[in-house]
Amino acid sequence: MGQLSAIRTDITTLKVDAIVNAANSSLLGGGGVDGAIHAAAGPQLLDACRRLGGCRPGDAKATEGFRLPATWVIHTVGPVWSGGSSGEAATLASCYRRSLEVADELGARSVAFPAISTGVYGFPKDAAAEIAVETVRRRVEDPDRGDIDVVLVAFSAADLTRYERLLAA
Ligand code: AR6
Repeated sequence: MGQLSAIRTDITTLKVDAIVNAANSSLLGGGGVDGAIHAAAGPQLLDACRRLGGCRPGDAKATEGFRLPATWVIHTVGPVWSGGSSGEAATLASCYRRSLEVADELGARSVAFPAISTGVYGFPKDAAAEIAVETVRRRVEDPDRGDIDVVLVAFSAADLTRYERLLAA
């Protein structure tokens, strides 16, 4: 079985098979982790993203990692939080699930996720972390699919503590 863990770091520094980007539907870049990934990967990433033709919330699409230490970038689009009754939780779970399906299609065996939707998109952090851990755990512990190691990347100390509590439960 693969490993599920959490660390506090800048996701752009990780030498894993794939890092996940918390993008927007245009896939043409933005701020937050999206901006950091584009800056670190270089301008070829934007060219590759242009060829993807956008992405719906809850779905995921891959590009190469270009100048990143990671081989691939899996771009997913989280829900914008608007109170919780617009399917935000299901869309967020779909982001994690679809990103891992794309990782499997690529043959990626190690994947790192940022806390999708918990920045500019305003998803409450505790609920988002629970969805992340539950959805990823289901894939990592699935005996019918190959081993995959997943790292949940925290950007703040509080975010790391939140993940560590859930992983210990
Ligand atoms: N490494 C790891 N985590 C990071 C990094 C980094 N370098 N930078 C920020 N975070 P956000 P969203 C954390 O706002 O809420 C963009 O403009 C951050 O602390 O990046 O899904 C897109 O283009 C937070 O916990 O993504 C979209 O328009 C988490 O990453 C929109 O923002 C996500 O915050 C997406 O908003």
